Amino acid sequence: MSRYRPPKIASSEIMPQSLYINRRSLIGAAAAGMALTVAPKAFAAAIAAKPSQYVLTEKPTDKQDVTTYNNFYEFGTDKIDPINNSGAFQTRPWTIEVGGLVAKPQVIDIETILKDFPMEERVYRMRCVEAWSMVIPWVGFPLASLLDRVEPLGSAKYVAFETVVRPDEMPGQRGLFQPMKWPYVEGLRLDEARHPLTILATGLYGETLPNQNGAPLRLVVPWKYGFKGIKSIVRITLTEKEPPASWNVMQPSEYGFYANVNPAVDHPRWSQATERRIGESSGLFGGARMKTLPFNGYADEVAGLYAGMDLTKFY
Ligand SMILES: Nc1nc2c(c(=O)[nH]1)N[C@H]1C(S)=C(S)[C@@H](COP(=O)(O)O)O[C@H]1N2
Ligand SMILES: [Mo]
Repeated sequence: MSRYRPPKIASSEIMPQSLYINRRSLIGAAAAGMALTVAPKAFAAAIAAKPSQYVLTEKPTDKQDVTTYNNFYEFGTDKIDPINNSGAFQTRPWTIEVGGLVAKPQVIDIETILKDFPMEERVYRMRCVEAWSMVIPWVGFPLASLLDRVEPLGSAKYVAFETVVRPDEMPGQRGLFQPMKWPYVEGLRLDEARHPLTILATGLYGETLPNQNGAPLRLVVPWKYGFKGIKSIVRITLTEKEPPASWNVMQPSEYGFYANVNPAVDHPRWSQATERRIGESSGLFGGARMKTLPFNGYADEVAGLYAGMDLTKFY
């Protein structure tokens, strides 16, 4: 089995090497030389989804790019590592433990989720904090529907999320050099979690979610930087206090807990004013960047959640 090679991402579209190495430098440019395990599964099952009102008119990024240019450090820190190293990752059986400050804590099987929650197509922009972006046709359902099922208590103010820890199947979680502390964790305020734009995705492009994109279930919060979209979730916990979020904990001056896409607030080491839309022609030296929109273009829907916040500041 030969190692997968990306067919069509021009070098001009890849994050400038200096920035990329810089983001990794804080974690010690760890996982160099991680070995290929098993080639990715070739076929994904179709997944039924009804259309929704949340479908962008912008052209979706090619499926090839969406599924080969990934951040999923459990499988390695290079964009191509997740597809190359996630072939042996087992996403069945799979359960998600939903608990904490709820009236009805439960362990829910992924098959139950697929059966009980009607899946919708959501075409969203995705803006990585590294200043590249995509338009992704997700299949998923509102996180609010799952929260309703467990009945959050009045004392619940936040929702905490946790990714699976499986060093045997995730080469980024084993060996001498570990890029981060595991599990990868994230969190949202309860009102953000309940917002109709916030979904749990089980698929993309009308098919079951590929391993490298966070199978079998991942979070998608389209107005926030991509790192909030935690993958391969095994635990969801309602809490009273703000839960830890991996990037925020690792480097709080660079990655906020809120992490709302904000062109007015630069990353300390690069501008957030513009972005490179992966797959779109970008001219010489990766030029022709697009302007980044406040809240990633979802300000009309979500700005009200942050009425008291000074949007020129970093959160
Ligand atoms: N568990 C886990 N979730 C994760 C990450 C990760 O490394 N581990 N990377 C995040 C980052 S930085 C981004 S940009 C998105 C990328 O999602 P995609 O590969 O499906 O485009 O996943 C996020 N979720
Ligand atoms: Mo990201």
